[in-house]
Amino acid sequence: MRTDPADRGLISPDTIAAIATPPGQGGIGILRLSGSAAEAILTTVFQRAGMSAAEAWESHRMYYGWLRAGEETLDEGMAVLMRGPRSYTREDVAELQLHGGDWNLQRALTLCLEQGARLADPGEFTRRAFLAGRIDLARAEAVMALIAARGEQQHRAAVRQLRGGVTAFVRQAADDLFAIQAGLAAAIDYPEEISEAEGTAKMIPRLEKLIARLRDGIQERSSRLLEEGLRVALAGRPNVGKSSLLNALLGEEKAIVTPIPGTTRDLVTGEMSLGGVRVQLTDTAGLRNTEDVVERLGVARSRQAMAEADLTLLVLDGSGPMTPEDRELLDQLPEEAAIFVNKQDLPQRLVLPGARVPVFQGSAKRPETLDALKTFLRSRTALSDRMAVTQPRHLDALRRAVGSLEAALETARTMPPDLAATDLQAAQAALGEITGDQVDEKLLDAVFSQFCVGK
Ligand SMILES: Nc1nc2c(ncn2[C@@H]2O[C@H](COP(=O)(O)OP(=O)(O)OP(=O)(O)O)[C@@H](O)[C@H]2O)c(=O)[nH]1
Ligand SMILES: [Mg+2]
Repeated sequence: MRTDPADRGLISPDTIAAIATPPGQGGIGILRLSGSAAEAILTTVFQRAGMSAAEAWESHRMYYGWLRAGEETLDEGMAVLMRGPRSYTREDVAELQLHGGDWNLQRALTLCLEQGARLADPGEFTRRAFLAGRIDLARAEAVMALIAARGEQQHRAAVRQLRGGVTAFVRQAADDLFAIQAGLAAAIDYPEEISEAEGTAKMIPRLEKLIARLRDGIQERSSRLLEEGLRVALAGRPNVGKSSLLNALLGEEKAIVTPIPGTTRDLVTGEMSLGGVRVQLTDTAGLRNTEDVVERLGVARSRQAMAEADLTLLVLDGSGPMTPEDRELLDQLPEEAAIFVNKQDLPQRLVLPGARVPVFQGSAKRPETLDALKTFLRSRTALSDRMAVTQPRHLDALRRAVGSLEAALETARTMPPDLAATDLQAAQAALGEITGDQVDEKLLDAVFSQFCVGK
């Protein structure tokens, strides 16, 4: 069952303080306080222009004034007090907008700590918002995901989660599961009114439906794309133009290019964005049998990169005939692959046997010839719109929920239905971990330790 936040009993009486803006120099830096002493501390350290300290603070109003340590003025800035519960944490929250220099902000933070605040742990403001019941755990994590977003799609997924999309999906599933559990409990408690066969007949289709819906929400490939982007390995024998292609796609001279075969010895990685998804291109050492120790190590890394990639792009040199090395590579091509026949600006001598993967041609020296290849890569980044849950922690919990539901289904089909109760409970617990409806302190520590200080 969902626990009342107040019953969680984990709310700390301390007033916490932290610098909320990143380190380094910035026009403005923000210092944040939350807790019952926020107003008192703010009144002590911030002198509002033309006002006395005795005058009450109006909530949610910006005041201009001075940061003061006793008689000494430290900075000029703005301050706001947001009285709970209309605040991020539902406690009294104060924010000071000061000048954004490390020394200046550290000095201001020290001043607040001297006045009785405690330095906030990473994510502690958001943790308080969660404990106060203002947001659920999935939405708390969305805050971090939003901060960490490195592309349009990640950003969109985080906003969706922040607006409660994930919570709604999971809570709906949890409610359906509660209904199934209630039906089962009724069959167990009133066997004279509901027979076992009846109970099972009702439960099985509902379980099947729930499992299907949860499975639909777990789009493995899309989730991974969102988390890590599409990983593409550029492979091929030496001198076909892999590094040139990497540079042309990225639009910068990332990898060294020379006419000498065996130029690239190590992996060179660059990133670009296609359709709002990150694409990670890895240029590899040309694949060939060689006595050179360094090059051999490079070739081993190339194979590793190909094994780890979502897609291997085999580069061939169109200006020369196929070599035994090309043939070997073609034979070993993984399922997720494409071929790029390079050097189309030169007379063509390559005869390519029918390939089972898409083939593109162009020249790394003429970026305008790479459009079809880019469109193809873009198509490989398409995310499923059926994807409901995207964060690894949530996916893990959802997978466990599905596993338990499948076990329950199996039991219900073959044994008395009441034996499924434990698995249904396990599934409910796994769903509760996502929203934080069922949490323990260890899980919260694990989640919030990934946050930044001041959030
Ligand atoms: N004419 C022409 N030359 C190209 C093209 N692409 C690459 N080259 C040339 O081919 C040679 C090898 O290019 P690289 O990009 O270093 O080839 P690579 O596949 O990375 O080679 P290794 O690092 O040795 O495996 C260089 O002299 C490039 O200038 C192309 O489209 N047209
Ligand atoms: Mg190279």
